[in-house]
Amino acid sequence: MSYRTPPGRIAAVREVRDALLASRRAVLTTHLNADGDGAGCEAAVASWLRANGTEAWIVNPTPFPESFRFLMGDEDWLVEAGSRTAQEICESSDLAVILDTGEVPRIGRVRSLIRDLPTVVVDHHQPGEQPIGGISLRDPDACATGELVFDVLLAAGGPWTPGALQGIYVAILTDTGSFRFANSTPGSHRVAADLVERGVDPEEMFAAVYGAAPVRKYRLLARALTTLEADEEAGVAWMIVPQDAIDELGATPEDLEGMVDVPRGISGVQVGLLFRQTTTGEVKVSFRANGPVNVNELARRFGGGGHLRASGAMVPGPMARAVESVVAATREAVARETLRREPV
Ligand SMILES: [Mn+2]
Repeated sequence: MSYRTPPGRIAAVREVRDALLASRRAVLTTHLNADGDGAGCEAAVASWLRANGTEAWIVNPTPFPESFRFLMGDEDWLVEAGSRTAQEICESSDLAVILDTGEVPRIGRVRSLIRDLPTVVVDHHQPGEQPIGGISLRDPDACATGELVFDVLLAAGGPWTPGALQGIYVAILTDTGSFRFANSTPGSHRVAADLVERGVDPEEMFAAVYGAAPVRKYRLLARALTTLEADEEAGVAWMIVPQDAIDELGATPEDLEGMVDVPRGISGVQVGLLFRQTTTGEVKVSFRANGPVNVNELARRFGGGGHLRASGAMVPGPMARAVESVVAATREAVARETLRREPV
């Protein structure tokens, strides 16, 4: 059986396709600290739009991750959000395309740049409280925003540029944790199979994404591991990325990618947490669930959100207090979920 766009998605897919193809100059963006899904979708949509004669530019609220630059090959479609060029490009564009988020606070300073533009949102997060308006293709059942971008390109009949194929593949590869997480569905595998049939080389993509880490990433992990705590009875484990280690090593947000999988990977753990100090004094918390605990709901209680099994929030500092309150709330959520599933 080959992949087919789920019927409930088709109307929105067509609407988004038509809006994108009608654009002459488009600005693409994603959430703060772009991940493989956000960056992969941007590269894919930019490559595909340019093949269609639309001048596409990527303007992100935080720098485009170095580790995903390879998706653009020799091209450079990146424009720094604070630059005069970004302002000029946004003023002369006819469309803003927001990928892998649909919420106003998540696009940071790009919001003011695209304020006067019509918007298209393509996203697979759970709906939040401050949605971005305009035309949208939103489906939390999609394994990655890359799956939704695939639907759009499928509806358009290509063209399947290398940038589009690789960008979508990397989006799905990274958001499914290399096809290990609960969002590794028949759909995610079918899209991947289709991309491989069209020419994506999985070994090449794996090497580019997971075989090119700077050594500081592992030195940072070593420092973070010394903080690892596991409450095995409660099914909660957590780790702190020490600020002094970040400073000494000159670590970037990309170096923290996947680190939350360490506490999450401990036997019996229902929810794994990762804490990191930010420059604003707030503490960034990542939540990952192995079982049925809804960490989207949990993160929302701290002003964040995301997915049922993967979400994040910014919590007021200092670190010790943030850890205390988030761990307490997580213990409670796990206990409540356990009670609900095993009625006395
Ligand atoms: Mn995503």
